[in-house]
Amino acid sequence: MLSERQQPAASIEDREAFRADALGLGFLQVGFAPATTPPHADAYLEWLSQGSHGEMRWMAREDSIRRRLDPQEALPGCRTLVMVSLSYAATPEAELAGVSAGPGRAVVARYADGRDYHLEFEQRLERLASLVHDHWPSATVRSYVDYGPVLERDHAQRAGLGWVGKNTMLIHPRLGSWTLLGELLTTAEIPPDLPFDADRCGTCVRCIEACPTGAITGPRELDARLCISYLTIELRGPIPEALRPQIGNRVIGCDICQEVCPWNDDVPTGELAGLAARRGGSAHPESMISWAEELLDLSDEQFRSLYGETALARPGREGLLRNLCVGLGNSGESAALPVVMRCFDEESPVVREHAAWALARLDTARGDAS
Ligand code: B12
Ligand code: SF4
Ligand code: SF4
Repeated sequence: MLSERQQPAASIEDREAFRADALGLGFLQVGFAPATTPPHADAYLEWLSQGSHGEMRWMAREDSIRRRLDPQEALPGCRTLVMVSLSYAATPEAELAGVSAGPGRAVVARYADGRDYHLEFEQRLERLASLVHDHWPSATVRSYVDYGPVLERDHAQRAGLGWVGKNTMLIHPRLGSWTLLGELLTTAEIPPDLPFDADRCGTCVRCIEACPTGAITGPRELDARLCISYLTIELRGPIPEALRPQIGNRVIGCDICQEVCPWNDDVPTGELAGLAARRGGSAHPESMISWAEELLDLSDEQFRSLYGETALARPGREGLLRNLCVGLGNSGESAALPVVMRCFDEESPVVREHAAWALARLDTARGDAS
């Protein structure tokens, strides 16, 4: 009898039958990569050695590095990574609404607006795992989305899902980059797809030029410490003062380097575009003033029950208030003063310090206007 490690390799026909069933579960793309060291693992090691991961220390842990370099460390006997994507591209009307945002409106990265995509992805990955068992009963599987020790974009490129653009996003010529990635590691040996080897960026440098903080330090090089997404979501503690003005009214995440990308023009609306948002549209009030007022009135428990199933739970109530102080300070709106003053009653020294910064910035704006 064959042990798990000695399963016969699947044929191309088996692979295509599995892919058709997996696409039937509602994934946008399904590709297969070999379970070997990802081709640009050296770029990841270099990134860490430059300290570009900032305070995301979990990315530099020894066990975390080992697993990223060798999928067998994450799943012993792993032969294949089944890479899948879902798209959150919105309708052109919804995109237009974002563009017309005034300075007092909270801008939230598209992936974060609504139900947390990890929850949706996890459910679908469970169904995908059952499908692997239907096709290869003795195979073992392990699924991840985002948080796992997997260099997702590198494996996805190798599985043919797209190329890595100069903004470091995985882009597909027809589907753009409003996609999210997940994967199953499995002991089933499935023939790999051809990698997506073409680089369709050409001479374009729009993303590099548009990044407000200069976080894209070169093609496919991103210093997370400068990226608004890192500053508003991952960083705990104070946001470096010099970067606060460039954040503008971006309360969570940043989409600028994708918004300017020509490959995102005319992409089809995605499966996750209608992520069951609460309040019938958005998970948060649209105006920064109303949003800050709401948060100030919420206890931690109320915050958890209202935001628990959204991506906004990651920075938490404290992180959101910190970010809103930055946005309110940048808004130049004197109507923001009362809510900024209320932030001084918060226990968190981080919130209070950002409130002081906002106050000084609003004062300067008033002085300039008079
Ligand atoms: C840490 C992290 C961040 C950090 C750092 C981002 C970064 N560019 O490194 C911060 C917080 C800044 C961030 C921001 C965002 N993130 Co993020 N993030 C991650 C996470 C958890 C790890 C990324 C990582 O390992 N970075 C280290 C660098 C070295 O690796 P890399 O960026 O993947 O780069 C690889 C390729 O560029 C490749 N490579 C390098 N050179 C070359 C050259 C060629 C020719 C080729 C082919 C490849 C190649 O090798 C590198 C190493 O393998 C992944 C999930 C995961 N497990 O992979 C999500 C992930 C990358 N994030 C995602 C998203 C959606 C975002 C945001 C859009 C969210 C937002 N709106 O605010 C922004 C986009 C910012 C940007 N331009 O990247 C998606 C991207 C999906 C996609 N289509 O690409 C991912 C895959 C999560 C998911 N499951 O969908 N993120
Ligand atoms: S997400 Fe925003 S801040 Fe980060 S690299 Fe892209 S444009 Fe720059
Ligand atoms: S904006 Fe231009 S350079 Fe940047 S990822 Fe898109 S095509 Fe590539």
